[in-house]
Amino acid sequence: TQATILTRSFCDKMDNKILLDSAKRLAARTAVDQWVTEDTKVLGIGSGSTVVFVVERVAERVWKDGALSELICVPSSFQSRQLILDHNLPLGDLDRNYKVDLYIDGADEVDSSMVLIKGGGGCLMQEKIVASCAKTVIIVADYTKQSLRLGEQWCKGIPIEVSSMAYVPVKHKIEELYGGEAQLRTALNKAGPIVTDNGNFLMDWRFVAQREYDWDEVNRTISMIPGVLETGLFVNMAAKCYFGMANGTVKVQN
Ligand code: ABF
Repeated sequence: TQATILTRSFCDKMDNKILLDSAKRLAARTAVDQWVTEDTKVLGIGSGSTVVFVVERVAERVWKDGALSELICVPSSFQSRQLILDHNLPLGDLDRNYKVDLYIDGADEVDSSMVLIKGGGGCLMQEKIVASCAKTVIIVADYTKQSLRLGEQWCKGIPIEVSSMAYVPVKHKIEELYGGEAQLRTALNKAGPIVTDNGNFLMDWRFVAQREYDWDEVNRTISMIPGVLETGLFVNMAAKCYFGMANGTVKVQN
């Protein structure tokens, strides 16, 4: 019956969420345990659902184990600031802590050369700023984020933060330069544009998945278009990515 089909599809979704969450948790805890040490004085905290497990583990180390007594956490979004506060971890900022020892964040897609797509959650600009201040950037993700080439997994495109007055010219410039389609990100009910933590708009550029792009060049060129504030392409930033796999193991990629 219709009810049975709906119930089954709901249960499948729940099973999938439980599996993904345990993969995220495993990746996050493994990365924290390997990278966050007593030498980590300033820890940059990324955004998104995987980072929740990062902060949980850091808080356990601080509050249960009595470790990391000199740690300061620098957030990369409103969400990560709230997470730091909710776990009662010491909150810092780049004004006082512009040298970040370690930055841990999630990603939407990671290719075999460690080029990342980020910003699906809308926080790319502050994330890239904090990541750029870090000695080491570590990515934590579930197994669905792993790709040989960008576009295999993340079909929603590359997020680009733009000034609200510039989204139409930016859209056309990107499409003329590189093809595909750049769309303004709107609320689910299409009531209006999504506004970032920084008061800007977001575009999602669906590039041509079959085309060979030089992502470093694309990132530099798009970043130079007036009105573009940041792209969700993170090139040559991440040192390692920890993927939580479906079979309960962790795969580390350099
Ligand atoms: C943020 O969270 C974003 O840059 C990225 O889009 C997203 C990853 O989220 P999740 O961990 O929920 O998959 O870091």
